[in-house]
Amino acid sequence: MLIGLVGKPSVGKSTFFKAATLAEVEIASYPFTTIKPNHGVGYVKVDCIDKEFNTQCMPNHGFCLNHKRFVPIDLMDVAGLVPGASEGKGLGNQFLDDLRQADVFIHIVDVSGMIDEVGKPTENYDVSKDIVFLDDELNKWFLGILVKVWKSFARKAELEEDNFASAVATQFSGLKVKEEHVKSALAKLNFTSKPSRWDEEQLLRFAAELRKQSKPMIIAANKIDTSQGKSNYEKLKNKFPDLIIIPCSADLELALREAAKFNLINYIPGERNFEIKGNLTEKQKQALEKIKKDVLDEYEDGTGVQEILNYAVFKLLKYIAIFPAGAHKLGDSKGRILPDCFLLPPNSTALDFAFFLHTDFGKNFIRAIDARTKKILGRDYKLKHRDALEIVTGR
Ligand SMILES: Nc1nc2c(ncn2[C@@H]2O[C@H](COP(=O)(O)OP(=O)(O)O)[C@@H](O)[C@H]2O)c(=O)[nH]1
Ligand SMILES: [Mg+2]
Repeated sequence: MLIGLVGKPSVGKSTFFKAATLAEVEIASYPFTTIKPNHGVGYVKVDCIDKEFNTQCMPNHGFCLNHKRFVPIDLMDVAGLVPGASEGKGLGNQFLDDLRQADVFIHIVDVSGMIDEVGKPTENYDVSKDIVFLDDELNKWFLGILVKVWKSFARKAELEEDNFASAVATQFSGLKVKEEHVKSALAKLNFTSKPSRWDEEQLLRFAAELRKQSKPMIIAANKIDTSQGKSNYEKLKNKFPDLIIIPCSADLELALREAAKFNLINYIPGERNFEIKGNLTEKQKQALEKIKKDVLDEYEDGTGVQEILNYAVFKLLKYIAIFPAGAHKLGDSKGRILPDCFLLPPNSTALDFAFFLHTDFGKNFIRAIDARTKKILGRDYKLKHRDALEIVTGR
């Protein structure tokens, strides 16, 4: 699963990426600082089950702070997109291509109103324009890919009486389009004519719907800490009541995570508080107090960065976190307690989980055991978020 950060230049994509991954990336206030996509590991936050078992986990991957488990996820920061990107403006085509592999997008919007549509400094910019143009470019990008092969592809699929949704999914698997995405798109549009007869307008609507289904999007209203930030965020919420928009300050999250990294504070990403522990200069203290007052006290999700990642993974993609756990023993052979926590796609079953762990576990699956209740679960048991399971195999 891959999360793609998108948006016009200079909105804070690389800052968000750095805050989430603490990777060294270039951050600058001029457009196209980022050219090659940055790949890195960020984390989603899950209530760890170790607390229920009165123990402390020892993660193999990620980390656990005060029983909040941080599970690794892949993040990609791409170059900024400008209006006309789908026609090649601002190196658009090349950058759009980087987005094919993403399963979900975080659209970073700059709510300061101080950056124009191509990433240059301005004043009182209408930030709602960014939501409209980015959507438009992504849809046209999908359309461009579809249009190239559509007529011949659709005719062939109709002639051979293929399962149309599955044929589309195979044809566009490079865009990570799945059969269920196509089905939902078709159901929404409810066109009466055959796909090979769709006109340009219908194809664009299909491209747009397919894009929405296969790459759902959440909006980060970034730079909420700036003077116009809050009012522009409110404007966006009023103008686009159906979109998911979360206030965000990537820059302040980065400051908090770096202060934590240098042992100046204890900070659990996503919380609205931190604890000073190092020797701070007066200036550092004031800066931290300002973060607390301006953002943490003000917004329900703190700086927003953690909530945005969690929302993308658990609400948009509907992934679930599963802990492998022995029914009678929580440690692995090296004595590490609950070393793993895996993210699985929605509707995964106990058998899917066994195959996920190892092909042999899947092949030799006998039953699963719920580590909490010790109840026996069959292969078709549908996994729930934060389940703890043992897989019992025949060998
Ligand atoms: N005030 C404020 N500035 C930010 C925030 N996030 C990023 N910036 C600044 O915006 C500029 C562009 O950031 P960058 O991450 O390089 O943007 P990108 O082009 O979208 O990758 C830099 O000067 C950042 O320090 C934020 O949350 N608040
Ligand atoms: Mg950048």
